[in-house]
Amino acid sequence: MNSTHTTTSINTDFYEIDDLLTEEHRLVREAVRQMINRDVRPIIEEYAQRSEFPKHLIQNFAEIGAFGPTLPVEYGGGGMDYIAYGLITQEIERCDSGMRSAVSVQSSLVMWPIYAYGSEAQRQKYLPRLASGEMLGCFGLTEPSHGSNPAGMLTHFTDAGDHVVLNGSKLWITNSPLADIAVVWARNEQGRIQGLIVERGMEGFSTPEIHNKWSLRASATGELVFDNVRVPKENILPNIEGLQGPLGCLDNARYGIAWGAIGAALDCYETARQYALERVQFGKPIAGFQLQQKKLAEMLTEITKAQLLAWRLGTLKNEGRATTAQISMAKRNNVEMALNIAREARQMLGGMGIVGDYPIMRHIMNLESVITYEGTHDIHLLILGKEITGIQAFK
Ligand code: TGC
Ligand code: FAD
Repeated sequence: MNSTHTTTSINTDFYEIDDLLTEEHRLVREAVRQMINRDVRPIIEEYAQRSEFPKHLIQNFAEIGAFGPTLPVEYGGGGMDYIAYGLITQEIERCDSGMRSAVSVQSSLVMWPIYAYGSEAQRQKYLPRLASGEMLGCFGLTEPSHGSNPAGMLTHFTDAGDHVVLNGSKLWITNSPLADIAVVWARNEQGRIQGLIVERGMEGFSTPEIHNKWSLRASATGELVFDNVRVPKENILPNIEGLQGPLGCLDNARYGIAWGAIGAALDCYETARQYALERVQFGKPIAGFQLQQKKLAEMLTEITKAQLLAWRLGTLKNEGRATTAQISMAKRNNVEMALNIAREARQMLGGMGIVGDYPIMRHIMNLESVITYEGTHDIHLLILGKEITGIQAFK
């Protein structure tokens, strides 16, 4: 065994994946970790209990370069690679999935489509302001009657000269109650799906908040309602049409979640391990019982497998070779892994596992959303099934 694996150290890099990272990767990870430990960890439980998004943190996330880290620096991005992006989401979700949600949406679902599908004027107008945290964005794909099947969407717009008139609604939208802009997917008069940038303040546009969530309580979730909203034609994303527009964005966000889930799993594993070493029952620490050791050994094994999956996916993504099915495998596996570890860790803490003094119950509740959004666990299985057999089983 490696000499650094002492009985008291917490080594969650069991296969020394750090050796595969560059100096820049490690620096980015350390900067995020420091900010999270200093500014987020001390307040997150209180905000989650109050069911409130800590809005002031938008500035902190911007300062560490969490918004648009892979986009070119000329637009305010970080010019980094996808491993760096993954490490950022991992360190944020180590604290709270809701905080990672806010960052995923801003980076992968708002900035990325404006960069990839937008005009030069749209890039110049929005990207630097989103990167600096001056603006917060949201992404509207899901509708009340169309979640897993966005191809059935009803939200639509009609041509009215220099602008279009948008009608419809979106449901379950992260950041919507606070967002300054929304990237919205809607049908044109020919029935083709297009992306539009809708700005807060446009007449007929409202963003009611969804209350009473048991999950992602520190994240703001809401609706987007469009009642004859006049959107200037210059706000339509010109370089994409069809469902591949929103699905292309999802590839990036799902990739970030595959890394983020590892963060939540690490936090649960480390908490449970420390507790087991300190909690004495029947005259010895519970970590000394074989049943508890089995849980810890299996947790570390699953975390290590997930780390390797995420790292390899990151290198494929850097080379532009990561496929949708590969991303589905990683999102599906890693989120389920994190949820299983969170549930086992909670049991290891006994009654203490259910209180907010420890982060585990919050992670479990958060991960129940993470396993549902960005494509449910079953939808990702069907994406893999289609890849394996060539037969789609969605319909
Ligand atoms: P299908 O026939 O397979 O494809 C339709 C068109 O899209 C193209 N395509 C893709 N293009 C780019 N990237 C991808 N990943 C793509 N996947 C498919 C495809 O080539 C085709 O193009 P064309 O030109 O021929 O039209 O589509 P389908 O209708 O059969 O649906 C497939 C299915 C079920 C996999 C898809 O609809 C799906 O992934 N559903 C899940 C919906 C989902 O994930 N929603 C997420 C909403 S956003 C969110 O949850 C944010 S949470 C954020 C947070 O807080 O972190
Ligand atoms: P449904 O599609 O109604 O699915 C219900 C069940 O049926 C699921 O178990 C599903 O797997 C299963 N099912 C569906 N179709 C099939 C099939 N063909 N075969 C087998 N089983 C099937 N959306 C956005 O656009 N933007 C956001 O920012 C956003 N943020 C979110 C934040 C939160 C907290 C949550 C909970 C959701 C968010 N979503 C967002 C929506 C999310 O993407 C959807 O909830 C998700 O895609 C599932 O859609 P649904 O809830 O309508 O469930």
